Amino acid sequence: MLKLDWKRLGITAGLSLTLVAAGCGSSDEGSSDEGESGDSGETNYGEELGYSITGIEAGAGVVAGAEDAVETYDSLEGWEVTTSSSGAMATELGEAIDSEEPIIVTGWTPHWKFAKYDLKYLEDPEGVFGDAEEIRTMVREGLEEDQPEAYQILDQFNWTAEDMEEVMLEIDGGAEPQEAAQNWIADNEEAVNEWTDGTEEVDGNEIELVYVSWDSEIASTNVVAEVMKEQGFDVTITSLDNGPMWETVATGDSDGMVAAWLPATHGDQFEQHEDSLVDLGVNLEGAKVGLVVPDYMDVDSIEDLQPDN
Ligand code: PBE
Repeated sequence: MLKLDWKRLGITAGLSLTLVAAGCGSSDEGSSDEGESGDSGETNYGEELGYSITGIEAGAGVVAGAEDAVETYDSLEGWEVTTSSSGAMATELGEAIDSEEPIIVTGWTPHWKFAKYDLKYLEDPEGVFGDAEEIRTMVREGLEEDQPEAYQILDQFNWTAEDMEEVMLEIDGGAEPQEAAQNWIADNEEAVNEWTDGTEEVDGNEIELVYVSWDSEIASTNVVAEVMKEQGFDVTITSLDNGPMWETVATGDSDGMVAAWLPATHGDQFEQHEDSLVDLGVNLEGAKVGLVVPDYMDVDSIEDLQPDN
């Protein structure tokens, strides 16, 4: 308990003078609260959170996963998943952390939030969120024939979670996505040369890439778009919801996307459309989704949360 309180004070003191004053108050309160709950058992986060998980866009796979978790785990009986946007989730997470309050969000890796805050995934013994995920590239049928150079670059695009995080962090730090993408490209000529290897420059061929405004996909889509622009393409990137993103590639209304999280996260969308699009394979390995909480929360598994009885 004591150790926790010192950590609290330390973190709060680092923020600002105003917050130190506020923080001392809440820390004092916190210590007596926690002392009691610590003696009699674990903190009832269910009650403290109003049995609510902070979600993102309604169409996201991780939101469907969280809803599935609510159905699957007895510990989540009576909980709900609120939906808003990835940006709103990040804001709420930051605010909770600033005041050391509990919060449970639908989270994913790669994401800048893990570099900025101390966070952990709640264990998922039922495997609702799947295991390791990979991000794959999907293009429309016929792209290989119509635009072989574009097809080849999209086919050759692949990078690491660390690469993606670098771009995400720069955007979180205030850079425009396009600028962050250009900076990453300038610093990673070798990787980029592999993506364009064996292709000729083109003269203004139009390409439309679709994505969802998730921080990870803002980063990847902008990087690929900037690389293609350097090769002479006239690239449009269009932000859609998850369902329409998959649909436009499957119907050929857009040319492709680098945002397919599989096997679990977008498993339903893939199953629905796999016969009408072309899977160009993995562009990033080691992705993950799940329920994410600040490290200071005294809970490690979804199973250990409290139902609303
Ligand atoms: N995400 C980021 C997406 C995939 C990429 C985890 C928010 C989703 O849940 O659908």
